[in-house]
Amino acid sequence: MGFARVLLHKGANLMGRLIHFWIEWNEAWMATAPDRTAAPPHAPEALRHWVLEVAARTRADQVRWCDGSESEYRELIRLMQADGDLLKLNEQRFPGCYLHRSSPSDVARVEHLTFVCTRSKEDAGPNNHWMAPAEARRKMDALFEGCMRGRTMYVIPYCMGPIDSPYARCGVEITDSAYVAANMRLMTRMGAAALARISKDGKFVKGLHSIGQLDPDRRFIMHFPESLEIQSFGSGYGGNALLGKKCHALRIASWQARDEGWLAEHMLIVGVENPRGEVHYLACAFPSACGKTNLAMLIPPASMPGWKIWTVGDDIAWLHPGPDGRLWAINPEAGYFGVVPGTNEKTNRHAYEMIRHDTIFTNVGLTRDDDPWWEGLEQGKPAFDWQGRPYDPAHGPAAHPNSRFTVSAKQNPSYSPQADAPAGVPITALVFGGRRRTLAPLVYQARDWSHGVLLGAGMASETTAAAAGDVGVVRRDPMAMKPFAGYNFGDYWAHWLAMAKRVKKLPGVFHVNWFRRDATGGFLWPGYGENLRVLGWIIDRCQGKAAGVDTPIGPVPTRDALDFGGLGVDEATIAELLAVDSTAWRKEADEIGQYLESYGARLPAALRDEVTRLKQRLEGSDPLIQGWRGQTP
Ligand code: OXD
Ligand code: MN
Repeated sequence: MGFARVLLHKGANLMGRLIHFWIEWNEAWMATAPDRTAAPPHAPEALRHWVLEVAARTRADQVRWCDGSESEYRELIRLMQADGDLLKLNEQRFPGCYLHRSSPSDVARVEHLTFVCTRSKEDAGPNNHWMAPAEARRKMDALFEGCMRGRTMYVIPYCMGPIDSPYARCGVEITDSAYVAANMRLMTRMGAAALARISKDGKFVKGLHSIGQLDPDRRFIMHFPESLEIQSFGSGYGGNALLGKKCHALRIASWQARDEGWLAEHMLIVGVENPRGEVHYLACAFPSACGKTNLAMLIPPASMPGWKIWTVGDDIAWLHPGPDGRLWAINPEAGYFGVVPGTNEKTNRHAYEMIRHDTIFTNVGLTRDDDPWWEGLEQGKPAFDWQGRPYDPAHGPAAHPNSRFTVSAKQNPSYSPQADAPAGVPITALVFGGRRRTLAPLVYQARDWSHGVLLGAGMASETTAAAAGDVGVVRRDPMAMKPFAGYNFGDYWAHWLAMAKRVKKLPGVFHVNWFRRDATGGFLWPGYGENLRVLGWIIDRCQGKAAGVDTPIGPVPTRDALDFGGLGVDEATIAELLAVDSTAWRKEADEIGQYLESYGARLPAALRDEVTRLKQRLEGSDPLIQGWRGQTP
């Protein structure tokens, strides 16, 4: 610095002027830069105490309290670039975008290492891996002991939901990963405002995270819903490490929701505006990587001029009985952590545009010009794969099938301003869906609420790359919550059934299947934007305006109630899409019944009765019920 001043004094050469500018900028910045190592004055005592205790236990080098500011985000990015954790992408074509390559053994959620640690094993239920809280704490204490030596510990206050919403809930994540801190800023309302709310509420979910050594053999994701705590060690992958998302907003929140009389669900929230300007909101549950982000940002097809789509959320919905007797939903998240492969101008134009700036990509390929590349992009060529190796198709895809983008929801061209509404949005219909090659028709409706709970509870879907393990295997995934319900499914269904007493004007309940295939493996339904035709039927149906044929599994559209015009889908395919094969459904009903019985005494009798009624309706019905033939409204 002294040398610089001498230089300046000696002459007004260009170098001197540049250095002068640098000194002034630096001094001004130093004077205003917040001291992020000290607890902010309004941090509650319980939080300060916990932070000190964790810093001592993990021996963190330094503590940084995150304020959620833009300058802090830039600093995190700079740090990661310097460490080689982030690679800057082509600034001309992808301004503000970065690539993170994770450890090759840390690319998905790890359900087999995810535990719900309740005092009683029964409370976690057969749907969860369980560990006794004392044993889990012992294990985690040993892992966290000294694990942040030489590292910075970030303290991240965050709010799930609009900051001034009575339905929002807060948490604090402590992590030693700058990648997690930067992602949390995109995914949640993070920083000073959240801390202010925590000080007011006096209550927050405690999430402790360390990447450890990224060793799959020293990796656990533990949940302690009884004390609102999460401890995650050994993974930097989103669903395991961004604790506000699956761990808090689904596993812990589902427990809180049961206690407080609401629902925390794995659902997108979408507003569908018709040409008359009326907007109806739907909340739709699909398993991971089954197109929730695409549906939430759907581009209306040319055949439906005047229709518009508004995205409220793409992954999680918190649903509350509203004062007007309807069910209202907020999206607890502020960003999207979406699957990249397959995204292009045709499949999801809004996502494609949204991720062209200020986005963090994880595990995609790279072109020679530092553009991100993924399968399905339909332009450019990969030079490097997701592991940074020169691209060679013999090594598999260039982008990992579960590669992701993290992006602020505000960048979505169809972002709904209602996503920030403290009261949320009123829900017209709940829609369940899975990835089923056969059996489930394109769309059918529940007869009433408790039948709707059975529709959700009986859901099954083919597994995807979002979780470690086999892909394409059909498994039961009730309400798309198999990996996320923080307590016994038996109790969870009882809670769902009990919502009928809390919500006077219940939404309609439907099931859709975009993934039916023909004998050669081709999809029967074009999907994507064309799915709006089905959403249109669902909304009209809720208003008593659309025709349906009653079948044992519930009403399906009549042939003419759904517009198939211009799709190039022939009559035989339409018939297949709307048909209910009673013989196959009898088998399915038996399997659903057996699955539900595995919850033993916790299975609500009302749900067992629903299965009995379904079987009775299927008994003696025509072997093949073809909606396209029916005419009854
Ligand atoms: C997700 C998931 O990342 O469901 O949303 O796995
Ligand atoms: Mn999800």
